[in-house]
Amino acid sequence: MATLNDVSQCVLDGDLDGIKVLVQALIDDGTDPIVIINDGLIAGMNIVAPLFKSGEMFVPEVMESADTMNEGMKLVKPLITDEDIPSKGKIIIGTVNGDLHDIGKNLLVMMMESRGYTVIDLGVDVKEEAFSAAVKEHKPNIVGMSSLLTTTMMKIESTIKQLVADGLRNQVKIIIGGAPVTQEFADDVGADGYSDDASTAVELCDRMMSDQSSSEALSA
Ligand code: B1M
Repeated sequence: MATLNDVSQCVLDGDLDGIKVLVQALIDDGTDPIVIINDGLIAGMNIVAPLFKSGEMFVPEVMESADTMNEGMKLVKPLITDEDIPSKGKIIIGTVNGDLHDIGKNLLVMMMESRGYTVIDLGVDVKEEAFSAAVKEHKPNIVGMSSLLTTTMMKIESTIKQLVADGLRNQVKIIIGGAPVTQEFADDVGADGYSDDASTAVELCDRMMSDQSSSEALSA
């Protein structure tokens, strides 16, 4: 009989065929879809994140795990409503103007989704005005910008300036990352946080969301 541990292990193994069989077996046995998501699929990704951070898993393996989790999600999602799984927070993510690199950004998107965030992925080569328009439209908690080129790093700064000019800067936290980006650069351009890998970026967002809810509670 399939167990939730089998599902987590299958996510860890990146076994795309196995996950369909296991998740379907649990659904047929009457396991609550939310339990399959939280204690099977997401639990598996929660094992992946620290292994990636410590260098015991690499990018292609993490992507396979995330794909496997998503394959399982496809079977359980039609059985639940959006209200069943409250989102941890909303984040808009994009690679900045002029930059086409998206492997790290996509990894971050997958990790954020697997940790329960609603992610609006703006893609690559995202103009300053497009970030700003997306903030106006979606009202996210966090904006994430990725840059892989020394020539596009400054587009992080111009995007922040655009948000300031549009009166939106104070409504969001901003996190940035990508190979050439550093904490010093983040401080210089006025970002709220920097991370050099996707799993630490998720932890950073968790901290930002919990700070935000404590200050909301204080002001309530
Ligand atoms: Co490009 N490229 N590339 N490239 N490319 C680099 C970045 C480069 C370092 C290679 C080199 O010369 N050694 C170099 C930049 C040099 C510099 O600026 N100092 C470079 C160059 C020069 C270029 C072109 C200009 C080449 C040319 O055409 N002459 C060109 C630019 C195109 C453009 O963007 N306008 C170009 C093109 C490309 C490809 C299209 C061929 C391809 C991109 C494919 C794609 O992304 N779909 C590509 C690739 C693959 C690379 C390398 C080899 C690998 C990048 C990668 O995906 N790494 C790269 C060399 C390298 O980094 N070793 C290189 C894996 C990925 C998981 O890591 O994206 O760093 P990374 O993400 C990490 C962290 O940075 C962090 O989390 C991830 C890990 O957990 N992170 C965040 C990333 N975003 C984050 C956001 C966050 C938080 C953390 O918060 C929001």
